[in-house]
Amino acid sequence: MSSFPTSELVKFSDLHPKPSNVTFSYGTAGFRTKASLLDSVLFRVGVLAALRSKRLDGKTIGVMVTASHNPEADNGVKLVDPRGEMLENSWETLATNLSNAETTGDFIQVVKNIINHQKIDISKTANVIIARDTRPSGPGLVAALEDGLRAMGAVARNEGVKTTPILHYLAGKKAPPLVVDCANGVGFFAAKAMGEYVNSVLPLIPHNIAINALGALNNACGADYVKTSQRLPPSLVSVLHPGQRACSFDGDADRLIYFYLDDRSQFHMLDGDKIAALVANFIAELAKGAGLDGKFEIGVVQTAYANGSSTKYLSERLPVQCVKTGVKNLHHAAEGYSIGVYFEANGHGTVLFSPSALSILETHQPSTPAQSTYLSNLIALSDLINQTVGDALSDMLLVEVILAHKGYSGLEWDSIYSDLPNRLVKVVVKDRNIFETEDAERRLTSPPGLQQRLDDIIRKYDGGRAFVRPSGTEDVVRVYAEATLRPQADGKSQTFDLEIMFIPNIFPELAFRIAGLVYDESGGDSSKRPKEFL
Ligand code: 16G
Ligand code: MG
Repeated sequence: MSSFPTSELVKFSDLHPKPSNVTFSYGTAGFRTKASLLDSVLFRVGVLAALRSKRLDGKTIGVMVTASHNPEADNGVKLVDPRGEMLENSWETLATNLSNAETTGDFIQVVKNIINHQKIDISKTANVIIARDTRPSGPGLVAALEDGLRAMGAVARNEGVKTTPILHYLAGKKAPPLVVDCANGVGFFAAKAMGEYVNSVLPLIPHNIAINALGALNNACGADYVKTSQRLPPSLVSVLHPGQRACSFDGDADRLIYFYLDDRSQFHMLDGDKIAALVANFIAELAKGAGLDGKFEIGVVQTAYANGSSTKYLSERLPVQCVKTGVKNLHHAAEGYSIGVYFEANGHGTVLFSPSALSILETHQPSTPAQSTYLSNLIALSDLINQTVGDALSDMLLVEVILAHKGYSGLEWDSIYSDLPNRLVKVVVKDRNIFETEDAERRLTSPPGLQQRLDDIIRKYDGGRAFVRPSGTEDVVRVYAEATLRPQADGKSQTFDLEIMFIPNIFPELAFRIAGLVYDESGGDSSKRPKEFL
């Protein structure tokens, strides 16, 4: 909003005239009186909340519609300052003046006075969060409040029915800053543009933003680097501090991988599988809370690269399908569910809401205020998600929204399940076309007999799983292996060792034995055989 919105204010103010012969007063707990008298007050409080937010550089102001312990026929409204505290004293007087302006003309004049005296920059974006208690007059009064916010062009978030302390908490809540590794690529433009909208609630700190530096793109940074090396990009070593969350995009910002350092500065990765678990759980929780249990099928689509722990965790809760690598395959399978959550371990993914699921969401009648809140959150998620394709920025917002709702840090999200130690190895072979697969790439059908020999090795590793597939993007064959424990070379399991379990990188053995076999079987030149292949 760049100029004073006179016509909007006049139009909306005329819809909410002040009753004559009433004097309002913003008392210790805000305005409070018979609900039937409050329509104009709520509209004007909406305008005032927007002004207060603009005055504070767009920080979020809370508005609670309640009359606390008063009789049900009363209602009221109070403003909550950005740190979750009561409205500053001097503004209580402004609120009282504004509520008592007799006509629309008087009201506009008081608004102008406030802007002048408080030196408010009207062009700032206002952010307001609102909630109400269960009083029957609540919805009508919230509608009047929203008219005030609309007239001022404020960004409003309606939290529905909430306790007063929760509204204070929500108003005071600001996500901790998120470090965003832009892979020195185009994702930086998007992160920068998005930051202008979200920085007041989710401060973004872009790194690896050298978009014009030759050789920098995806070099020792970005989602693929983090996922395959299971390491912090060196450029972030002195940036990230323990407990802080960070995420990496890839070069075209359609992959997203999260990570954080624990309090011992150990690196922990939250990959596409962890995102899928977080998102699928949350959606299932919202659907259940909205009273939609059994009304539609929520399913998850993964590939063979999904960590075994994620598949186990998810399939104990929801239908899970494994398909061949490649976004198009996952997307297609996800279309088979009412709500299809698909993520590759490498961070590509999104959520698809079928047309019938969307129409159920539109027409569903919640039977309690709590159900109504769950439903509106689920609808908001369907708007937030880029359903055309996995989108690092939209996925990042999705993750942040869920973490904020659940009050999770990276650590709590990470502990949904523990990844099995795993390793991905590239094998350069003479002709990768001799490798053919079945069962969603989990087994080889060619070269003949090779799968059996792989099985003989895999069997020796507790919880061992491995597969070999020709890459679709590089002239190599890829080997993926995971296992529960780190075994001895002879196949006997070592004693359970916690340190080893939680350092995934220490698990190269199964992958390197398979890589060695693949190399030899495909006629690899023994003089060029990589040293680490067993
Ligand atoms: C491409 C695919 C991705 C897949 C990867 C596998 C799209 C948009 N991207 O990046 O889904 O995971 O290739 O590569 O489809 P690979 O066949 O070399 O292992
Ligand atoms: Mg990409």
